[in-house]
Amino acid sequence: MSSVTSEHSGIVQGSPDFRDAGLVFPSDFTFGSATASYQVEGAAAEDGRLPSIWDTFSHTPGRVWNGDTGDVACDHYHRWESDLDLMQSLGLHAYRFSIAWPRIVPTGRLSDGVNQAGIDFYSRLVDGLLERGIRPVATLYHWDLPQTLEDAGGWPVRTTVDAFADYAGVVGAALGDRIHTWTTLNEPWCSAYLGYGQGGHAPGRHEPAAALAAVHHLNLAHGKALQALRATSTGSPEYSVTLNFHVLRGEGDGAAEAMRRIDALANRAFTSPMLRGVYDEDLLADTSSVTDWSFVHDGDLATINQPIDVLGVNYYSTATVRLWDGVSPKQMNDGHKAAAGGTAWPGSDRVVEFVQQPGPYTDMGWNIAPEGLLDLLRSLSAQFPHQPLMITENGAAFADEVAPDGSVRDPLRVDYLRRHLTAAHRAIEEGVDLRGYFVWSLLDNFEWGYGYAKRFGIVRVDFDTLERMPKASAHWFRRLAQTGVLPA
Ligand code: GCO
Repeated sequence: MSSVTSEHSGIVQGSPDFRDAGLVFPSDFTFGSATASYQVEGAAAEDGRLPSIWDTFSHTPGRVWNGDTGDVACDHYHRWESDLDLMQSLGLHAYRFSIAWPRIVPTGRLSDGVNQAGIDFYSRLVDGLLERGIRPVATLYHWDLPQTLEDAGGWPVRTTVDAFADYAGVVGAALGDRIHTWTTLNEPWCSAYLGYGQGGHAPGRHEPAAALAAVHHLNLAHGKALQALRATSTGSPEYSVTLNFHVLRGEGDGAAEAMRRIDALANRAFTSPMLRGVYDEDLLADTSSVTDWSFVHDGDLATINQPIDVLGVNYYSTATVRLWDGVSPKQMNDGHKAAAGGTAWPGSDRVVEFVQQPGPYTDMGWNIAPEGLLDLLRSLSAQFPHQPLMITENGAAFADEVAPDGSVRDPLRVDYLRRHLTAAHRAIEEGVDLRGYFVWSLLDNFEWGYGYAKRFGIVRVDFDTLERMPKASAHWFRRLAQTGVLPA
């Protein structure tokens, strides 16, 4: 497809490298930004909040780069009003944030009480958003499980599911009159496989069978939370879940088998129960050496398969896999911080290996592949033709340069956003029901195992002073959000 450049209108369409400009998004397309409680709030022990598994994990020596923790983070807990003013100045239509479970039900057990100060914080945040014309999009679980529930077994045990449903009922009753969109879970793949299988995320366990039980209980928690939210929300919110999809390329003779295995574990382990009410036979077969899936009870799949209004899609990069001979040294784990002895791929870790992909790369070492986003949106639209989609995370970490005048020029991030929004626009043109795009992230923040070493924000945070400084990408994104037209 050749580039069509109209000098007069500044429109670039169909550029082979996805660097279009001047594209017009639908007038009702949502442009927002995203954060998560543990990554931005700080105030970790304030107003009744008790530790989550990420407090424990980050305070465990060697778990997080440089010993960084979320104790202070961006201090969003105290700076939320000025952060909302910042969002308003950027013309954002919506703000995707997460609610810290340990602020609402600190021990995770409803019988121990609800923390009104925690509810009040999020109620003020939601009112502040609405006053500024910004739609609140709230995630119930972005990985900060109350530590006391982990001490009782965590996501591998079924009692955590009921605790989550109780928590969902509390937030539904408190905020469900004003929330625009409820999201039950963010990236259960990370919670289950990185938290309980590979160990690179909290709680840092290396138990492949437990990871698969966590997959199921997170799926079940999603279904039960939807029921609890629908039962308690008095407004008319939309309901969703956010999944991080592995967009796969294959190498070698066994490429198809390698891709099938990872697709089953990473993608269909969640979409099939949530959107079809089944676990796929190949997933069960591939993992039969690890577990018998007896943790799936009669009726669970019907509970998981609750209708959602929109499917949240997190996309950053592609992955390339091939069959592994089981002997030669593995080229790499899977792009995530590796933990000794663990695996994020139960049942396939000795069958499939991840292959280094060609660059260019972001600061995370992830390849930059906007065509992967287009492929993903096409695939989801074909698999689930009546399911509206929302890009709930897309963005890039780059080492930012602060100019002498304090301004931050981040051309690499602007280019990344422009190319992925071009891909999103092409999907819309092909008929994909894509409702919006949230940039990850509003602020530089605590990037899990990398601590504060990786900056994803369109707004820079000076972690010594906590001062916010909009980067060039923030000004670029503001033009897009205010006009709906893709800037160069
Ligand atoms: C995720 C999480 C975010 C990350 C972001 C960059 O997708 O892993 O939702 O919390 O910070 O994606 O890794």
